[in-house]
Amino acid sequence: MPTQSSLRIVEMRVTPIALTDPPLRSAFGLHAPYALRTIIELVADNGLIGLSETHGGDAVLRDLEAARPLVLGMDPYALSRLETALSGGPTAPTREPSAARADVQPWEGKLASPARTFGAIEVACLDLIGQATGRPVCDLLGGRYRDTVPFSAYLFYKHAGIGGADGLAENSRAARERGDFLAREALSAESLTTQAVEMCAEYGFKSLKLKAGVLPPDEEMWTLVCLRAAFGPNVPLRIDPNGAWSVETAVAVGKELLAADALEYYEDPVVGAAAMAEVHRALPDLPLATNMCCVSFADLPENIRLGSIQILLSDHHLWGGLLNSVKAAKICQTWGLGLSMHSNSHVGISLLAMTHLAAAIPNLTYACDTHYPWQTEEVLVGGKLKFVDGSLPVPTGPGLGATLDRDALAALHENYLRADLAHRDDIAEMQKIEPGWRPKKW
Ligand code: GKR
Ligand code: MG
Repeated sequence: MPTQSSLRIVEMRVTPIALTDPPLRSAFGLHAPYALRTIIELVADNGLIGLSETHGGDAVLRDLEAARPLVLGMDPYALSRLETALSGGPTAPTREPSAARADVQPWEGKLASPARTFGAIEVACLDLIGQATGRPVCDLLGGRYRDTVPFSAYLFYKHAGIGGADGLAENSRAARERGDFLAREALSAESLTTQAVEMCAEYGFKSLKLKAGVLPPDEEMWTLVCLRAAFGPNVPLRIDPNGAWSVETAVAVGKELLAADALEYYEDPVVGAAAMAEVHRALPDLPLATNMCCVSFADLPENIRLGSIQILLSDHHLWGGLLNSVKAAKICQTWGLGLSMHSNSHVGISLLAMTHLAAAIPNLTYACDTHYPWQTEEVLVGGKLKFVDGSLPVPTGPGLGATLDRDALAALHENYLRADLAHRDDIAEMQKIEPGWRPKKW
């Protein structure tokens, strides 16, 4: 009988990178000129290299360094053992990042998290296993349920400029050369709608997500009305104020949006499971979605008990990797919750992992979020991944289907050294253009 040859991890490379990021606005402030990410390479004794991408910043790097002794020498199939060691034992509660902390510091790069560290290593291990067995990663997650994965247009109010070395320079040569949605200001309903039209023309997205909590709620509602008028009644719309609204505002806005039949789902209008449940009691017909009040397995019981959410926005970077995300999907199905997918600024390794995951989960029935149109750089051979009609084809080759472009990686690591950022701090960035700025509660 043939025996499977063994596979051992002999080297772990961790490269912090910084991606040029335009001056996008959210309830938390302003995106810095660079978004931080971390690229992980696990080298096996047979020469294969498994890849993964996770959040950036010092805390993430420290967590990965602490895990290094467990990873070196590891069999990439031995994932339960690694997860148990990182999380503090077989019965340790999966406590971090807790919903409470995510409410205060929603940019996940600041959170210390065994689930995130494990997830980052798990994806690279699955890439290794996929390459070693000649199967795509989606086959390791239950098998391909769909061949293409739809994504939605992620719309941001923004300042003029493209980020990076050009920062907010509205008239820099690079910004003028682009001259498109990525470079132009969009701080009104009308300019945001133009952004949406351009982004959809380029990528073919069939649903729209508005990042809100930036302008007064009436203006953000007006933006949805403009989007509806521009795209017609059949394009699903979502709005995500990242908890910037009071329950009262969220209910008042939600009533109008419900009456106008304007929303596919209402994402984190308020902060915390209890407040979300209050909004749900007032608006039982409007599904509430979250990537803030339920960000780990430990948060599920309370959210389910209170009825705080009807749709979970999964995120394998936070939920402990791809296999754990499949488990979370099953829990959603069991409790009648819908499932969609959250994103942060990222490059193609994360996007490929998201695509394999979405391909393998039958009940992931909504188009996934992605920040990808806002990133101009890539670390993969072949450059940026190509969307077809708003969807990505699920790769059919071994593993994730990702090969590192070493020159591109080195250039983005240079960006990281130049950016000199230890973590994401949107409030500090916002204060550079509006001294004293603090997040508002509408
Ligand atoms: O990139 O500004 C952003 C987003 O607001 C991001 O930080 C959130 O995590 O995309 C996210 C969301 O859906 O809340
Ligand atoms: Mg969100």
